[in-house]
Amino acid sequence: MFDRKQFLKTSIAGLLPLGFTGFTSPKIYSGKKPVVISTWRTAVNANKSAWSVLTKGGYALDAVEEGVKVEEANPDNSTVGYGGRPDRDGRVTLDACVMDETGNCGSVACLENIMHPVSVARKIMTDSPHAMLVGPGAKQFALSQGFKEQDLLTPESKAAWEKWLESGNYSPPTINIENHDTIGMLALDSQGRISGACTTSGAAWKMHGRVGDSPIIGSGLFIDPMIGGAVATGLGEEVIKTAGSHLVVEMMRAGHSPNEACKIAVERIIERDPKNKEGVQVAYIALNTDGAYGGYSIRKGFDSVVTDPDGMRTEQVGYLY
Ligand code: SD4
Repeated sequence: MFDRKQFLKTSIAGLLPLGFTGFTSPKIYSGKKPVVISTWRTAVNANKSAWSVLTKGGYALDAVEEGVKVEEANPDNSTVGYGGRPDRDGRVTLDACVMDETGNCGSVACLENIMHPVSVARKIMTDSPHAMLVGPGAKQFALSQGFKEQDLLTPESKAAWEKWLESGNYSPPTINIENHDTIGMLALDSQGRISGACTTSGAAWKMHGRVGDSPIIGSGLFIDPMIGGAVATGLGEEVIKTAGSHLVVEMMRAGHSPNEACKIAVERIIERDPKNKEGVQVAYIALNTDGAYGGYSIRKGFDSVVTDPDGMRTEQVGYLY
């Protein structure tokens, strides 16, 4: 049988050496809609919340915001929002961003004492002339928009920090399911609109002011309205150095499936510095505007949660080591 999508992909691949960067239109909605996919198996409740928006015919951007807010408010999640581990000075600093189906984005970094940085990021997108605000300026903006200040350092986080202070050694952690569940989420709604969100407290015991990949558009999250989107999790410094999520989306533009595109992006991290074989974890998930999705990680241990009309499931992704 003639497979139109395969034909387009093969044709595009053949044309790439000629400088042709791929068809961007028309979109072919052959996948299942709506669909939401998020990083790490811990994100079940977040997916449920996003799905409750999507299943009523709601907007993908509302779905991802509502979804990741569940983890921002969860004191048991030590890598996102309330309960997130602090930096080496005992301060909880949060990074988040959103991107919508038109390629609009908002981002916030190093935000303190505000429970829902993802909502601040969305407000930056919709109610400010900017794409990104950081630190005290971001907080000032959040307060002006009615967000309330609150202490995000839970007794458990404080105790963990005090224990860490006994050694005070920082070495980039091997982020994996045992110690990390930063949430990145992508959704395609029933009208075919794609959006993404990413939110984290970043690396525990980081230097004050450290910003990871999660709020950096093109690193922790990227959406191309005509192609699809990708989000990252893992050691942010390595994602930033390879502009990871943008790379994934560009690989999908070049005709690769979401799985292949994510694999190319994790391989790039090893190609850039082969020492990253030794302990670094980075994972990407991707969703295209057809509703096809995939993921790939450097090492074993990463999985994603997917919900579509067939139900919710945890899916292992491929890995290099
Ligand atoms: C960061 N990428 O700040 C984030 C951390 C992360 O699961 O994803 N943890 O580097």
